[in-house]
Amino acid sequence: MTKDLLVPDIGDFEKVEIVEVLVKVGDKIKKNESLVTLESDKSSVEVPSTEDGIIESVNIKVGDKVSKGHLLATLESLRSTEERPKKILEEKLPPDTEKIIEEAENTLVLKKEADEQKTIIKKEDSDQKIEIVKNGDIDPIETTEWLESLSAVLEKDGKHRAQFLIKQLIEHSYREGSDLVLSRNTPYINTISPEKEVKSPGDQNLERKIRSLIRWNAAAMVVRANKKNSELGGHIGTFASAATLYDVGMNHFWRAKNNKFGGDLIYFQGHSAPGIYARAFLEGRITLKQLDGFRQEVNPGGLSSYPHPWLMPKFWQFPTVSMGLGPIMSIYQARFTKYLINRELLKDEGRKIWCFLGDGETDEPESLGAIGLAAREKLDNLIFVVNCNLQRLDGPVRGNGKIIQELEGIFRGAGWNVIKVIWGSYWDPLLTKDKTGLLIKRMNEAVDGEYQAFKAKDGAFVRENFFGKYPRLLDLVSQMDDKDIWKLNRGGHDPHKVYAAYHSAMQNTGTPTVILAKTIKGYGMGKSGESINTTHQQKKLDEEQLLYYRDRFDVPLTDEQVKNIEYYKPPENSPEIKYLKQCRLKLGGNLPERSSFAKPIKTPTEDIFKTMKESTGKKEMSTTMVLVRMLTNLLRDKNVAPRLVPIIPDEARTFGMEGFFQKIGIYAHEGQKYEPVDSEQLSSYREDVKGQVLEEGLTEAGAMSSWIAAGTSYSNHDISMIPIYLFYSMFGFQRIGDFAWAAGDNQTRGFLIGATAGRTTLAGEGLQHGDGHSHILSSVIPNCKSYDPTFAYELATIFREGLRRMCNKQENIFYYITTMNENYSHPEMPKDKSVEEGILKGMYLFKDHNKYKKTKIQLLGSGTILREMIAAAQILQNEYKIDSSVWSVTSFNELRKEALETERYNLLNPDKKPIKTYIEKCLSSTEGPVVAASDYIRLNSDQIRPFTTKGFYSFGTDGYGRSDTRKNLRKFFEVDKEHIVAYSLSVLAKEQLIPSKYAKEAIKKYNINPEKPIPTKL
Ligand SMILES: Cc1ncc(C[n+]2csc(CCOP(=O)(O)OP(=O)(O)O)c2C)c(N)n1
Ligand SMILES: [Mg+2]
Repeated sequence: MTKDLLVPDIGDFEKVEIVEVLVKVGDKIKKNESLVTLESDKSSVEVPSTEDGIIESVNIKVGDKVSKGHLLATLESLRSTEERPKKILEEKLPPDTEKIIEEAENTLVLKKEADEQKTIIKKEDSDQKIEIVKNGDIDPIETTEWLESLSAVLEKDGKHRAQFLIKQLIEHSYREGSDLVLSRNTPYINTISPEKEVKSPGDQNLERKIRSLIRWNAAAMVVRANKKNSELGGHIGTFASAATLYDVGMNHFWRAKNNKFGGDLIYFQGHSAPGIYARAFLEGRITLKQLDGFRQEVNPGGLSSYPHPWLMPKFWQFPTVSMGLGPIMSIYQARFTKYLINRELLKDEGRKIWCFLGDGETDEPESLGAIGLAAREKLDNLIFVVNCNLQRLDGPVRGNGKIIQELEGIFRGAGWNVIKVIWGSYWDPLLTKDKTGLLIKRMNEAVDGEYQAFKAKDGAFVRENFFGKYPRLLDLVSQMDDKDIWKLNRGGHDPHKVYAAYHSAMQNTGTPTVILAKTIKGYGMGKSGESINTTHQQKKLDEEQLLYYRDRFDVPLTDEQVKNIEYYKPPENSPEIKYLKQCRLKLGGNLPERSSFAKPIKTPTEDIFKTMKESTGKKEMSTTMVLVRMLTNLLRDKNVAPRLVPIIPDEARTFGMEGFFQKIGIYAHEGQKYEPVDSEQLSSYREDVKGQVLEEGLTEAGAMSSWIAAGTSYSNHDISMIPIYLFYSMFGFQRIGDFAWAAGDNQTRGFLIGATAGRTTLAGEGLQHGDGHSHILSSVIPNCKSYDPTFAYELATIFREGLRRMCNKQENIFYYITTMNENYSHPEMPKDKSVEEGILKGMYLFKDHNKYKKTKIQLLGSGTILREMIAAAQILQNEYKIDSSVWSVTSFNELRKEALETERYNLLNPDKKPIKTYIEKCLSSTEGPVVAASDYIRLNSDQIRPFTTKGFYSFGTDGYGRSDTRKNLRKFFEVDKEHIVAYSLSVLAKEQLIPSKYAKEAIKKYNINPEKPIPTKL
């Protein structure tokens, strides 16, 4: 059967040009394969076939303008007859049927769970129930009746039924007019009750010994470094509080990467690095010499202050020390892992992402800013562990409140599974014994400032100030001496409680989990630093303090050895080392460890970029659009296509990328549960579980975290991906500078695209949008290469080289490329071989004017301002008989980097013949001074000023941006062709090459007001 293939609904566009015809008569084509590419002045989009079949006729050609309904081609349909009834059946299924089936299935699950509960829940001893004290309860008998009813339901029908009834009650009360907010908090006790705790299979004695040695060696390492030089040092208090949290994970839960398993990913809290090194020392992965090189990294073999993959590339996986970055990066890591799994690029092995953070760290907006996404995306592969030692650097995190309760409310509200690990096992008998509910009441009442003080003092203080508030509580502990009271431990220091919490977190499905573990900052440091406000920076321990520390943890060192601050490592065949190694062996190897077994991606052939290197003739387009066209072409390269990860924070339409929605889909872990409002259109909003685009919504921090996750996938998942994150250039480095720095540290590979870039190209948007400095910000990141291309062939050359270096050669660099939204025509790539080299090195001769051979000037232009230079050169020649060389500078940053390196080499080798910098190679044999300008602040072009002996004058867009037309903006910032002409004449006059009157006349002619203040003051 012959079928017509028509132009579908393409939105508001009419008469759109066909720029590519991708099929010919006789081609066998599958449904959804592309027929043609259409291009409006804003975006390009491919039109897919609606059927499988063989092309019978092609009814259009390149250059034709088409609208909705236009016949593109006809095809002989190959749709099999068997398929049809099935499709009809699918379509006929009433939309609600599926929902009804799902609900019925859910009911079955609930019923099944309830049944299971019936068998699990034991009959509780009735006298174990908590009695409510009268305080605040106007009718305790009624309360008891309600509670008893609930207990009966729990016992008979299980927790789901109980929860259902509670939900009904709440909803009912709202319907009846109650608008009181019901608490998102549970009481200040452990989430997992003692009888529900899964017991650790570990040897607690040995584990305690090992932990003590790790504690000791970590502290010794810091103190020794500080003793060597007080500039060195580190932190003891953070790890001291977190040791158990790490040890339980290391001994029982965290599986390493090996040839059978991808490995869990652990984001260690930055300041706990000493403890991680100390464990690696016992494991034999770090030598004593290396421990002594803590924070002395200049010579090889030293250890980084904090987790820095750049400095320890075989050890650390995630840079976390800048507070807040670790948590959000781990969320997007967990999301990206699911993305890879859903796209069938990665096996689902049940790997987990664990992120450790400080309670103070949760103040950072980045820490909690994406927890909603984690719940929404059902990231049950993610486990946060918040080490709630109640302190940050200066003092308590919430002296007047309770950080654990606050975080519980926030995380529960966001939809997380919250596990509180507040009290250690020593409290269990007390909680059981207390039949009044008074102990929990007191626990709820005390604020963190008090809890901190309790642990800075002693047992007598706790008796008096905690239990002493209520005589009945004093009675409760009357049999305990002060030492016993002091022993009442916190959950985060109790390996049993921590094990139970981790175990429960591992079983949880459907939501991310946060473990809120209460600990003591500087645990074990005694008077020198336990739970006191100065704990964080404590890096010195005197002899007495060290002896105390040794005794507290029973470290088998003599007094003399303690005085010498010796490390302690038991022999290889000792039970401790054997146990430690065995645990890791069982869990598949060592952690942390960074490696990559990713295969390189073949660089796409030149053909993919061919059209970018041809002239666009009269057709005008922006470099943003060129980029989108190039990405569309890349999606046809079988090696590159599946690896591209376009990341867009709600700006796809701004950049003309909406064509990607249909073509590769937007990633959505639940697919698309609704029919999009624009479903009839070609660029309809298509969400898909296998979608390739990461549409992040409005979060630059989130988008950047996705970009980092994808750009380090070569190491964390052993598969190279090519993330391309497009943003308004102003909302790039300025907004997410610290992430970009961490990305460099993390050896991220990928493209950052500062779209609609420049201070004068994004004409109407004004001060907050007009970017004049992103290239300066990007220039400070050592492994970031930034480019500001003007023409399509420049962009194509840079992009292909980026793919070659990052994906094929696997270099640890990333690219920042600015693209504009100004439409203009693009010339053909010059044939001269040196052009490609020049584009990549940062400059090449674009045009040489040599007509008059008298006076010459060198015009260096970058990005959109190159076009003003080209026009200015023409005016200088035509109206002033001045010759010029016009240089396209694709990267002042790259030029400077090369020049710095060359200059340094020359200075360090004074006896050798100096090597010329690339800038000199370009300019030294030319005539005349240099005028350089870009759409960025003068500092951009000033970067190369020291590397030429010529007179050098830079122009740029210093000052606050504002909204107006491009023409007016360029005039305002003095980078339009008229200013370039006038300034060039002035420069030539200053250099005594022409009389000053020409400059003066030009200033007048172009209405330039010499009295106008510099734009930085306006
Ligand atoms: C972005 C950022 N700001 C400031 C710091 C300095 N700093 C390091 S640790 C710290 C306090 C951390 O407290 P918390 O998160 O509670 O960690 P703890 O050491 O108590 O486990 C601060 C302010 C930092 N590392 N990163
Ligand atoms: Mg803290």
